[in-house]
Amino acid sequence: MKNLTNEELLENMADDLYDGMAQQVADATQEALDRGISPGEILNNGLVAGMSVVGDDFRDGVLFVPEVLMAAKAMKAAMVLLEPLLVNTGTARTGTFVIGTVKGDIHDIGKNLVAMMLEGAGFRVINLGINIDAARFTAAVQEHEADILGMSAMLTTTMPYMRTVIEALGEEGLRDKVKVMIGGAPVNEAWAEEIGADAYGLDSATGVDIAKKLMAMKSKE
Ligand code: B12
Repeated sequence: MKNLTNEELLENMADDLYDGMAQQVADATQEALDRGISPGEILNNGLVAGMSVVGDDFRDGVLFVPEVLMAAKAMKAAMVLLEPLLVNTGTARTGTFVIGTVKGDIHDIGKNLVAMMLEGAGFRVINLGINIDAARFTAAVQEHEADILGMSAMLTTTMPYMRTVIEALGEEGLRDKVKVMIGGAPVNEAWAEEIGADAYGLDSATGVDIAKKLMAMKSKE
């Protein structure tokens, strides 16, 4: 590993992630950090690059669920090392953000990444986890006096549930108090508009920017 260039190291990391080799991916992540490669570059050019090929091959029937799970485990092993570096807890609180993956959906890698980046940007983040129903979302919004609710859905079959949650917020009299932001592979701007969400975030970086804009909007209301 030591004799690889930085570019080769990240390419290797992506390949090992594809092969679900958690220890190798974690070791390569540590090596990359030791070399001074930024956590953002490791994330995007190593881990996310590998996961993106996994996604394509899963779609095309080349990989199956067990292999994808192994890749997800490898990603998580590396994220343990990156998380403290991506999250800067010293910042003043920007706002309170409740986040979760909607009912029926167990994908959490992207959602956790968004949560982590929001924490880094100074948000107090309450990460509810996966398979969250409307009652749990609304209860958490109320309990934590959330400024923003973020929902993640990775399946076309679970994205309609986002509308159910927004309707539940209305029924509980909470819709005017909280901004709603959505994200995940199958959703987009048009879907956000259709279900009455306030914003759509393509990825964790734009998600943070949009969350900050929503906070600025809120303070003017
Ligand atoms: C890993 C994975 C799994 C793992 C999940 C492990 C885990 N702990 O998360 C396992 C193996 C469990 C799995 C299971 C299934 N999966 Co899957 N999975 C994936 C895969 C390959 C990668 C997802 C991922 O982690 N990407 C990496 C992260 C970093 O990216 P991300 O999730 O997109 O998140 C980013 C953005 O979307 C955004 N974002 C996400 N959430 C939010 C929220 C907010 C508020 C904001 C602002 C932004 C935001 O920011 C994130 C960071 O940049 C995708 C392929 C793909 N192209 O997405 C398929 C994929 C999502 N899965 C799919 C399918 C079909 C399934 C299964 C139904 C398979 C099966 N037959 O059992 C099951 C469903 C289980 C369930 N009930 O949820 C399909 C969905 C197809 C569809 N259109 O509905 C996909 C697209 C694969 C494919 N191409 O066919 N899967």
